[in-house]
Amino acid sequence: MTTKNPTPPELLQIADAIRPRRRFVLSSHSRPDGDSIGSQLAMAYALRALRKDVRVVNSDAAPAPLMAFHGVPQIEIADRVGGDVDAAIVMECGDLARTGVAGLDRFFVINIDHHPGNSRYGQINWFDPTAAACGEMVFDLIRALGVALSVDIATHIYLAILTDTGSFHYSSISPRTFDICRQTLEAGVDPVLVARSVYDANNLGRLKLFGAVLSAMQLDTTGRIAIVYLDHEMAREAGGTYEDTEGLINLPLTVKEIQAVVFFKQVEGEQYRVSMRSKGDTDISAIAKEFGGGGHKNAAGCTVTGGIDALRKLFIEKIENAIQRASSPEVLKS
Ligand SMILES: [Mn+2]
Repeated sequence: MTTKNPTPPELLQIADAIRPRRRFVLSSHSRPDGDSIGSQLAMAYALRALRKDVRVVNSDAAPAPLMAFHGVPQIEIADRVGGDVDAAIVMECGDLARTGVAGLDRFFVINIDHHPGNSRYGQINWFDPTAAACGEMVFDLIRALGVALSVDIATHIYLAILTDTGSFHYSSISPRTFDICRQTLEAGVDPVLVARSVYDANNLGRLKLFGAVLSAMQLDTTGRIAIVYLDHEMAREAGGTYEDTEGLINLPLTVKEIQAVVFFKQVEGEQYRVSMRSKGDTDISAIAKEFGGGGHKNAAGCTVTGGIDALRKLFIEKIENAIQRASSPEVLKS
């Protein structure tokens, strides 16, 4: 038996808008992750099955391990898109600027996203914060379009879900998640190969960089929050790059007592990219939002400027409060 969700009207509107159109541009957020890549490529293969013209345009290249997946090396990397296009399908973006690709606003824009706080920038906006990955929504859309699940489509859907659930760790997982994964496996996905390609693709620089960052890891006084830090000099010394830190933030959470992680990555000078992860009911998305960022309950990020010691203190305090709220009885919340 499948999970019975009523079909959202926006999904049907999008399917109706896609059918008569021929030329599509697909895009997603800058610094793409597994969900943005998987959602775009699944959509691209589905549209091509319908004999549409499809370009995938991103402002940044995919993380190295994802290059092993079909279609990913062919993604166009550009900060602007022109030409004759009948519709742009933008996935995984709270607003159009998140793409880092200029010119999309000139097209008929279809907005598909699962992040809370989407700004509804499209001509059609489909927004489902209950989806564990944007790939779940793309799956439903592909089914509504009547496209059969090819191995390529199914693999990209599975990639999107595997990565956006933190390999099935986050609380956004629902019966629907597994129902979709079951169908992708029936369509020929090799889950072992996907997991190995995504997670067992280390190089030595990356391993040494992990070592350097984790050796310097600090804990707050309660031992529940891990603080990790990386600047350009540390990366150079370890012989790794910033791209090599993908996935590093999840490691401290493998310690039973640790409830949350905050990762400060120097952009330049005193500007830092802050990534946060948490377990269970500890909601760190509001903290990211406070600093102009975004994300989900268990995975969020923002960019801040300031002295690193003061920033460390500030974020520990805010995360301590979030942990406190999560462990308080229901009546005391809010
Ligand atoms: Mn996502």
